[in-house]
Amino acid sequence: MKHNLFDLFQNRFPADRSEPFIETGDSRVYTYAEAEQASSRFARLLGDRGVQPGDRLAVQVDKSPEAVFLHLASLRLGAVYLPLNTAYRDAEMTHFFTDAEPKALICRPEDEAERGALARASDVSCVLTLNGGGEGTLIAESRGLDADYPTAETDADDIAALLYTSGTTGRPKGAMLSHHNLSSNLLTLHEAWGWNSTDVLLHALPLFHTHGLFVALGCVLLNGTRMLFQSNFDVDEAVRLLPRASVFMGVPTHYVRLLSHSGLTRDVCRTMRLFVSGSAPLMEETFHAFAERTGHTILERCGMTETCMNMSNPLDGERIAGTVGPPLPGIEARITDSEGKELDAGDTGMLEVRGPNVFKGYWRQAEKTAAEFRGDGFFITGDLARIDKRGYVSIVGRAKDMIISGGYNVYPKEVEMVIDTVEGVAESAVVGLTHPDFGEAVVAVVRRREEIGRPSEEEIIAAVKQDLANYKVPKRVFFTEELPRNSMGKVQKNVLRENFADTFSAPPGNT
Ligand code: MCA
Repeated sequence: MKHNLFDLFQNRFPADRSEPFIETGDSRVYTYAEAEQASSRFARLLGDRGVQPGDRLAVQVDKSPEAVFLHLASLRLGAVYLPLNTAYRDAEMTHFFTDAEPKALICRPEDEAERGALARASDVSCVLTLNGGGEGTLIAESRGLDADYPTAETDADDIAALLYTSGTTGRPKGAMLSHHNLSSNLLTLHEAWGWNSTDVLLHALPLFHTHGLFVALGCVLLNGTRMLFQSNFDVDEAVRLLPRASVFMGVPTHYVRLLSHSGLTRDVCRTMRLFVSGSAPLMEETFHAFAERTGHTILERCGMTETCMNMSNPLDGERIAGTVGPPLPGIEARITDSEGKELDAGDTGMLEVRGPNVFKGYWRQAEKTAAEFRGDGFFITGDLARIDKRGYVSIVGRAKDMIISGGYNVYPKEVEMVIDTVEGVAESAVVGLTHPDFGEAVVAVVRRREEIGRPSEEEIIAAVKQDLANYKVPKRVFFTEELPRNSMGKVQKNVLRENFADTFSAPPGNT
């Protein structure tokens, strides 16, 4: 039976297609009719260029309404949408091209020469461009094409999107999300968070990750209403726009920055009904300070690239700081011990989830996929958690070595692998340290060789900047004669976190 996420969205578009869908920061308004027409033209062009159902469509562009229409075009084609962070460098992009083998790449005009060459070297047959202002060859070459493209007859389990999430081994893996994974989760969120016909979302997230692309944008598309669309998060502009919005979704850094803005008052939040936080743990002090300042209790929820959303604090009911709430309707969660045996309420162990939202596996990594599922279909999240007697989940740690910086996942192994290639470095250990803005910040501790030129902090940072996205680059690099190890010879990163804990704490007296 046909099941295409675009059909679900389109069936819920306003009957009057001239209704506004996107309003940009410079007051350009795009209607649902334009979303339908542009996504059809883009789908037609990409189809003519050979993109078939199941083909991967790599997209590395700045946030724009046209980028939203491109995502819709990918769904209409039955293609597999592969959104890529604009901060990714050549070394990272080469991995995505060789692993995902996309049929086409849409990139920024300024990246066309270099990224286009990289893509063509990996047999990407079609390269088109799109800039943040809605110009490029994607626009020019689709102009005038028909505006009623027949949406592909995909099945529920056909893959709609491939999102890469790094792994502890250092090489990112593609998470395969089906049309049904997404449609089931978005319908659940739309219901659970009480979306209504008057809602206006303030969209301040990037479009190349789950939070901004599915959770935020997906709920608006299901709702058929307008969103105020920030191309990049600007806290002044956000505070100015809040009086015209009713829903905001952000990572904790967004909330920390809103709180640091003197213009954030109860008055500017007078039309707001819901503030959602996720992608990283929300500090309890942020939760309470925000409630104090605005009168709004932030609703914290929890998800993963592999599952979209799993748990959420309730819309109507107690939202408890430091928890991510109970599992969403239709989703099961349990806490298990190292053997997979379920533990009692209140015990800490591995969080496992099961539901229609759980992905189809990692792209061309059947073994790694099998290792992350139990025999009864529960997915092992890698988060350490406990569930209290009321069913509220608290994430208490991570079984895997991972840093969440400003809402982005950073895997130390990926950074260590680059640092260890710098001449003069003997070994390195990358840890996340508490950071007032990003929550956690990436920091490296390096042991240098004696005999060869000893690289400086700046040289090591420059080397990582060359190969990895900016948010993965260590904010600081410290040097040591010896890395602390346990009796098994494993680097004790907890000791390093303690030794350098105060690196980013505001000096006394500076608030
Ligand atoms: C920017 N910088 C960062 C980060 N962002 N450093 C560490 N961590 C970050 N997250 C650095 C840049 O490298 C640059 O440094 C400097 O900050 C300014 O860059 P700019 O782009 O202007 O940054 P910003 O505007 O301050 O961005 C901060 C931000 C952004 C708005 C919080 O990080 C952001 O949009 N985060 C959201 C990520 C997200 O969408 N996460 C959801 C993933 P330099 O000049 O030295 O280069 S999906 C997910 O996690 C699951 C599924 C879920 O549950 O949602």
